[in-house]
Amino acid sequence: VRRVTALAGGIGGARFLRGLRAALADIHAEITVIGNTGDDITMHGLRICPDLDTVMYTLGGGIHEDQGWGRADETYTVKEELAAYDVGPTWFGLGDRDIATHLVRSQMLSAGYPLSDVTAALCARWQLGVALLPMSDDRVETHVVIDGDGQRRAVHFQEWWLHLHAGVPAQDFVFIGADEATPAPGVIDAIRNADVVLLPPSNPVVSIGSILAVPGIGDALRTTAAPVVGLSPIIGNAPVRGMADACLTAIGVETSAYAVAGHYGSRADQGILDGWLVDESDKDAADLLTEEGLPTRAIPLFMHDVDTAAAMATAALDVADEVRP
Ligand code: FO1
Repeated sequence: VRRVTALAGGIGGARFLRGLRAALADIHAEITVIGNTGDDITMHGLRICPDLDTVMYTLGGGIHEDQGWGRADETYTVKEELAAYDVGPTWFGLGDRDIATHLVRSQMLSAGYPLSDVTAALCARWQLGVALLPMSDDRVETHVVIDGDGQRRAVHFQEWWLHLHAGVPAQDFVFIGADEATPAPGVIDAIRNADVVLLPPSNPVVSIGSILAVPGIGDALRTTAAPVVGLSPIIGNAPVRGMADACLTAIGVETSAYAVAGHYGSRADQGILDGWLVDESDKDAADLLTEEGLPTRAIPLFMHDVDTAAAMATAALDVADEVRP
């Protein structure tokens, strides 16, 4: 059995995982995904876990492909009715099919089930072919510190992302609740007992960063016997999608594949990476990083479809074999 564990945010993580599952289809592999829950939000009394749902719908075949999040064949009757009541927020739209997921989740959470059990119950319908674990059963929410007309204030990540379009500069990111959170059952074991650990091309600050904010997860990555290999979400000084540049700038990291590798750090240097993959257009960064002691390979990193994502996953597994500590 080849045990592969991956940390994942939303769209980029989910599409990479679909490639990883395809790449491992012919061998006996167990894939465990540790999903970001820092984006989670409560809206109209419903608990919404955007990144867990993006992974679940993408691997389950229910995703809205073009949009990258939410359900295929979605309708918005509830949203229209809320608008008729003048009930916002207008910047966060919940589709009717998607709402069923949040109803099941909220109902189970209020009955006392931990998020990890709830997630497993939801995933039973979709048959992902991977085990999806939330990073923690405890509530951790990413808030963004901004300048609100001369006064520092913090807004929920979703408000900054969707309402402010990440246009108001972030001064900092705060993972509220992270200090007291513990990893969900199975998370630490999945890292410790893995044959390979992968960091998909997810947002390093608000996706991977929030997972690493849960005490114990970073230590597990630094000490696992498995090689840890990451893929850059930045190609040629720009994020492939999303607004990772605005997030990286806020924490003082340049938007480049080279700088993100430095941000994660090499395990030889108390960081979390044994290997790194950058886009073929960032070959110079690959050479420099390799020279500096972090084995880095340059390959095409655009996920046009499942095949290109699978090729990336195969390359990441190859690098893992080469750098196995
Ligand atoms: N993204 C949008 O651009 N607009 C929305 O109204 C919106 C609603 C939404 C509802 C449920 C859900 O699971 C995701 C949703 N997203 C929406 C996407 C979400 O904001 C982002 O994909 C992630 O939070 C970033 O990782």
